[in-house]
Amino acid sequence: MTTPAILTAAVVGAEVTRAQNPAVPYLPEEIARAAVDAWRAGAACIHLHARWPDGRPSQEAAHFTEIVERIRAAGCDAVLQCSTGGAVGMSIDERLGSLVLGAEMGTLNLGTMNFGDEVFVNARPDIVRVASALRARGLVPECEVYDAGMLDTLRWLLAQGHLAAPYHVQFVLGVPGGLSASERNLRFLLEGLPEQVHWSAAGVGRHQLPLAELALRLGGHARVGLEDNLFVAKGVLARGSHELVELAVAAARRADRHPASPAEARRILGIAT
Ligand code: KMH
Ligand code: ZN
Repeated sequence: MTTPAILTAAVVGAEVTRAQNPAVPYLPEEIARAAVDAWRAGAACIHLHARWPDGRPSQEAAHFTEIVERIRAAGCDAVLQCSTGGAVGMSIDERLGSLVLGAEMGTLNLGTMNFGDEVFVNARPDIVRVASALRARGLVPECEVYDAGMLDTLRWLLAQGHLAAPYHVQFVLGVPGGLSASERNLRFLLEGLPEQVHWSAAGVGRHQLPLAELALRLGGHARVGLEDNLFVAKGVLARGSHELVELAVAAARRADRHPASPAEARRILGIAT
């Protein structure tokens, strides 16, 4: 029996647009369909953002509720993880709008950083506040680590009792302003992980599939999808996140892993069923 690899599909994000790739979903029904397609392709977990109909990022509870309900109505049992990162410039209050009934995980962004030409603000009191909002709702945090010092913040949160198992770590590498998506950087980050933590990697842009391949070889899990990357190959647009999931499934098999079922993912992630 091979070991399971949790493949997460990040199907929309807050930054990519339809002008860049017509497959980027905006409406709740489009986002739900993209999620279900990604699940059918092998994703056990869906990382969710929402949009207004014109494509602007939304953290409106009504949008997230509709997305969650549509996904479940389609018979999809993937783990649902809602973004509390939202988009650059949103307040923490606004960002927490995504934590609707039906969510099982929420993201916890571990620091302030340059994000392209903008600044993604996650001051330490903000991080503590999001961690406590997740705990109050019984959601498993996914700690988003974009740079090495954020692992020190993770240790600080644990030491102060703001964070406790179960939690999951996602290394998001290759954001302009964060740590780049090299093998050396991922190996360095892994040396700084607390013992027994399960982790995943998400590479931005052309780094997505190579970083997924590496993470799966190193025993981690992987995130792919249009939020982070719009292409299946150089110059070839993905027709949806499901195509990127299919490539991640092939990478998992090459690493002698199998795509985790949602039930396996819940067991690994410590999500109560
Ligand atoms: N859109 C980024 C600024 C998360 O989902 O928690 C933040 C983000 C992280 O996407
Ligand atoms: Zn996100």
